[in-house]
Amino acid sequence: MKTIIENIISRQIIDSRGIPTIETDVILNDGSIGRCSIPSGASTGKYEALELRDKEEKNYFGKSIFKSINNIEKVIKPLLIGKSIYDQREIDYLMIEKDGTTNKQHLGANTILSVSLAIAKAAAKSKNLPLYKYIGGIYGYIIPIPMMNIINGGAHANNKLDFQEFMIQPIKACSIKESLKIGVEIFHELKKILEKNGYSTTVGDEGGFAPNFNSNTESLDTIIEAIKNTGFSTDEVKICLDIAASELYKNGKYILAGENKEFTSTEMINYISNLINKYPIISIEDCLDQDDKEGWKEITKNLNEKCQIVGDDLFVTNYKRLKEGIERKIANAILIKPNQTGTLTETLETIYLAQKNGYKTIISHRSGETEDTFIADLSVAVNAGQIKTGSLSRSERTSKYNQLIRIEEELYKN
Ligand code: 2PG
Ligand code: MG
Repeated sequence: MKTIIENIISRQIIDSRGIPTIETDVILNDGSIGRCSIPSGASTGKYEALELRDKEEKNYFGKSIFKSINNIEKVIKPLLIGKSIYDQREIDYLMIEKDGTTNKQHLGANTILSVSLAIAKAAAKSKNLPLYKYIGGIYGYIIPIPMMNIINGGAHANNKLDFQEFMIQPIKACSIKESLKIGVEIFHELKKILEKNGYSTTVGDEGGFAPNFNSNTESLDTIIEAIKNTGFSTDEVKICLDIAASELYKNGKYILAGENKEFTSTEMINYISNLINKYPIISIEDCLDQDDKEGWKEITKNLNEKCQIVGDDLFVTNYKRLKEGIERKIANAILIKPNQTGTLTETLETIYLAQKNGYKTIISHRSGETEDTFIADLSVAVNAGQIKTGSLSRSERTSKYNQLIRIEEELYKN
């Protein structure tokens, strides 16, 4: 019997910030169900595929997603009922064609992605395989090293910090269990230091602390104190930053409001280069605005050998934008967020392009998340090597880490 799609049901659920999002079930004729829910960003890149929202002010302040549900019911469901569940690529391209726009503005990237990912999950279920194994086969075996976001700023917290994410990466850890032990211990030590110094220990959108530090360097110094107090060295545990600089760029200037600083592109590059020289920073994401093309060229030339330079808003998981970036020699790594592009197939194509060209890949959550753990499986399936999925608190963040523990246990049971 051919395994086909028998039904598709979607619904509105609530994400980790209390904002509506879509969840979709793909139901097969053998009884298997694939269920997937879609995250949402706050510092959204200008070139991301469109997240469809109803924009009716009286309903959830414009954020409800009933148009998406309607698109699934009226357009996608009739298109896909009866299709073989194993034709992921063909199905994704059918939806892309049906949408007919370059940024999925007709059906919505959130709409299409919820079906695309639920299809992969349903197929895995019907083959009785874990998701990472269905996607990656016997190729996927690397458990990623996490970038754990322990201090939140920028658009993810209402403190003065201009940089969005201060993360730690235990580069010498040999397993996810070891990475998490290190992360958890440093996270709790950091909490003690904040309490001792009279700072708030409430957390931001991604579960990291959101103290009202006076400067980005105060944040870096405090993290180093926490690393050392816990008994680790900065050779073992490095710092990664997401500056989310597109959020700081106004009229050709980088405005660091929390520190009363205003930089040209060249000054911003110098500022970042100095930080990298002074601190154990090994990865820096969106250090410049998504359209600061000359700046990206310059900073890559200067820091390429020293540091991982990650494009998030810059590439938006988009094959064409990454291809252009590779040709222009900008950045040396890409953040992969499936909802920036809108299908699993396109996500895999972009990952392949990056890996073929020696760009590092980091699979990433969004600041508005759900309990869905798809990205944990994806990171192993494609041997991404790294994952960015928030702090060591808040279940929508820890659910991804906990899934990696299960995958590791299964892959390395002997
Ligand atoms: C980022 C992400 C995730 P958001 O900028 O990398 O941390 O944030 O989802 O708000 O775009
Ligand atoms: Mg980012």
